[in-house]
Amino acid sequence: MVVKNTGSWYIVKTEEGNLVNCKIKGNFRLRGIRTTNPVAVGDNVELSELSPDGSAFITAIAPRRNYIIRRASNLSKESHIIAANIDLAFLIVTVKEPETSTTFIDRFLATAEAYGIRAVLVINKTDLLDDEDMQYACAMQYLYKSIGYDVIMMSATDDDTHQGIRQILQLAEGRTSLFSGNSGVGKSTIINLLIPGAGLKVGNISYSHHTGMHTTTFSEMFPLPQGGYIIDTPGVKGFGTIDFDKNQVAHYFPEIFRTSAGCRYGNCTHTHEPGCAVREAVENNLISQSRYASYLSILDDADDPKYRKPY
Ligand SMILES: Nc1nc2c(ncn2[C@@H]2O[C@H](COP(=O)(O)OP(=O)(O)O)[C@@H](O)[C@H]2O)c(=O)[nH]1
Ligand SMILES: [Mg+2]
Ligand SMILES: [Zn+2]
Repeated sequence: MVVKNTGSWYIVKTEEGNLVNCKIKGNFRLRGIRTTNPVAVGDNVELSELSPDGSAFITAIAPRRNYIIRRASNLSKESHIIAANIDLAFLIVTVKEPETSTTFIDRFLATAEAYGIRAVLVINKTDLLDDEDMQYACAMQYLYKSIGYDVIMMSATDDDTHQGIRQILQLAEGRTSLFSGNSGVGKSTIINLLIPGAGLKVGNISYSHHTGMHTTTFSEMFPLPQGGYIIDTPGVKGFGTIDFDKNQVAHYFPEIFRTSAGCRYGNCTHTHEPGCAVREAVENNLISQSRYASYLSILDDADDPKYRKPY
């Protein structure tokens, strides 16, 4: 399995647990997609015989269960595969310092649905919240739980019982998990708690700010002592944008999809049609306004992918 991609080299962990420096031999480009990296962290690969210096060539890639891709830059046609064969995607969010927008959360969750990856929301930095903020955090927890997502509330720096860390571990054990979230929400802090010795730098500003157009982001997998892997994606806010098909967007909002069974028209977009069960549910507060607004914003972008805003 590829555990690290440093640009020109891939580090592959063998079944025996050895780490081998590898280069690519052969053509592994995905059909129809131009990628900057044909092999990604999480890929299962075959290696050639080791060279005298202990390195090897990657000669084949096993079919991927899924993979996460993002455009190399906003205007670029080239994509970068962030990781492959993911079981779980943790989205770390905060109510304060920084504030994570619900649009960002909902886009992340919709993208996870599109990839068929189970998503978990982690609301971190609860120690910073006053009563009013805490009410907001709890409302958020209630909302996303009611839709069907796991939600963990925690403080990474201010909880001696590590109850949040233990909840994360319960889900992450034995699985391959992606950690995402805006810069500064506490991803590295949490990974360091999960994996003593990971030694991730904490408090650094995302280096995507410094590298301009050609941000290259190298993901790394960290083995959990309990089994499984955490993938840290520095400089990556979320999954990146995928091209949503306008007719599919509702499928990626589970509560909207469930409700849409009651719409008068089978091809209802839930924007203006008469007899729309989704809009009725929004009016009756059975579907949250913020979720509906996120749905509309993705629909908007799907209309005109060329002008899709970065988020
Ligand atoms: N108050 C508070 N600060 C936190 C918490 N978790 C992380 N931090 C701090 O937030 C800053 C950013 O953390 P970091 O792990 O680097 O965030 P990342 O950019 O998502 O990897 C650091 O100063 C951390 O010490 C938390 O639960 N509460
Ligand atoms: Mg970090
Ligand atoms: Zn409808």
